[in-house]
Amino acid sequence: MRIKIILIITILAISSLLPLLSEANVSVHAFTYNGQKFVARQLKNHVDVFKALEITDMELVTPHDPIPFNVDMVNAEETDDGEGIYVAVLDTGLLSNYLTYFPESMVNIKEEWGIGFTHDVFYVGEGGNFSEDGLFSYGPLRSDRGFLTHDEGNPDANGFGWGSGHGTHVTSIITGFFFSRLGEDYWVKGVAPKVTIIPVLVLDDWVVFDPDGNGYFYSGGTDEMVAAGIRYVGDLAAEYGVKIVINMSLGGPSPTKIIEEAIDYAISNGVIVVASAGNNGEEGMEWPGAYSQVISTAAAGWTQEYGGGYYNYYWWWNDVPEKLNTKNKVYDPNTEKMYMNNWHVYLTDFSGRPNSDLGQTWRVLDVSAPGAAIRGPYKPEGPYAESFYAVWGTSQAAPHVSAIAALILERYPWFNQKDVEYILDRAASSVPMKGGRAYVSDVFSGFEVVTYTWKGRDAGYGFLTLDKAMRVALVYARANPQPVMGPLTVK
Ligand SMILES: [Ca+2]
Ligand SMILES: [Ca+2]
Ligand SMILES: [Ca+2]
Repeated sequence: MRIKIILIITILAISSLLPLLSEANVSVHAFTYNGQKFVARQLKNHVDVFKALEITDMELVTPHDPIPFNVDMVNAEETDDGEGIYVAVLDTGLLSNYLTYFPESMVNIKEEWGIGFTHDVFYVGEGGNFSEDGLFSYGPLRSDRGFLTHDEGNPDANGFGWGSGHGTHVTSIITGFFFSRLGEDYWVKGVAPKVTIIPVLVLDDWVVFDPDGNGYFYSGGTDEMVAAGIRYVGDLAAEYGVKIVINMSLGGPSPTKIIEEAIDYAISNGVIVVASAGNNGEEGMEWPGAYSQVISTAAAGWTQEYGGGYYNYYWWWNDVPEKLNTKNKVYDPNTEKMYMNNWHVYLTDFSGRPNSDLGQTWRVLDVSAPGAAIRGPYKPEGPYAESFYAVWGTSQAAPHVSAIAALILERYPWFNQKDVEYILDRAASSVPMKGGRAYVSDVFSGFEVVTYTWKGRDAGYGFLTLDKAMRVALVYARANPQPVMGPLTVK
């Protein structure tokens, strides 16, 4: 049943979400918590979330068991697959109430393989190696912290429960999630509902104090933490002979030898490695997304992601046309003008483009996937048990690609990283997104219509859909069939 409702939107400035949400380009931020002042800083490796918007009750009135527009965009409306394939989400871990969103009857999570990598952090005053301010240093890598973020249900050693909902949101795009509001439960479909998630925490947070009692909040991960997570998955693949996709919705401003070596190790064990391109727009891509051997993901959007603006806000039941190159209209209630789009898909302005000044050729960027206004569970800002956010970021694009990679592996488990990368690039090139302009309602500014432009290969090979990927994979598999492990000829 479709219920017309009056819409009320709560818009949260991103800065008010820190430390709950870290914006890639905000590295220093002061805030007050329980009457005490804190300084927040981000480490080199951080989540690739750009901005977020809490979903209000008004928007939650939906038909039952909706297929969200992003799942429709990548043509995964029907799939109920992924059985036997693992996706390791290398991220901020899961919220302590993750089973509320991912009940065991619906979502496979391999808790026994879940793990978290972190360090103890201590005050040194100056010259410390933990972050750029040099105030703190960190101890050896620890692997005993578990995979839950430091939220209220799992506070840190000082009793602080800030944590991050990022890893939970990323996971929800892959598996789907339970959604309870207004006394009703809904199951929101993911891209590959039957995969098994391995939660691997490689981005943590720390509340630490200097001798004067000033508080500091750090979030993110060291190179050692990220590299350890990748190697851990490489070891699992080798030990158990299973197929695993690594999803890294994270990045940092420079390449790092130990992370790249870990990636190569995982790939050599048959692991597929997917990473976000970063949210720095024209400034370039981040690493590990910018390593050419990684499958990197740009953030596309739907030009109707907030309906035609204004009139048509009921995103759950908005149906994405199966032909993405069809026209649509966007209305700006501020100027009372109508704008015409030729395509339903566009490239977001924040999506990291390859930058030749950083040594990034256009080939370094692989595919685009939905990364604008993607709904999912996130850590609440207030004292609520559950909350849901629409999130923009290449962080949200990457799990679509990881899920599609998993669905390919389910059918063709002998494919390695190069095979999957080739197939995804080929598949995406059928929606090439070679430069363009799009008009989109900006929910952050009263449905003002914003113009997005992109050029050349800013979207990589193009927009990835599951049906195209499976078609290319089928042809590829005929040419590259499963190797037969027959007896060796002995002379
Ligand atoms: Ca579709
Ligand atoms: Ca690549
Ligand atoms: Ca559709």
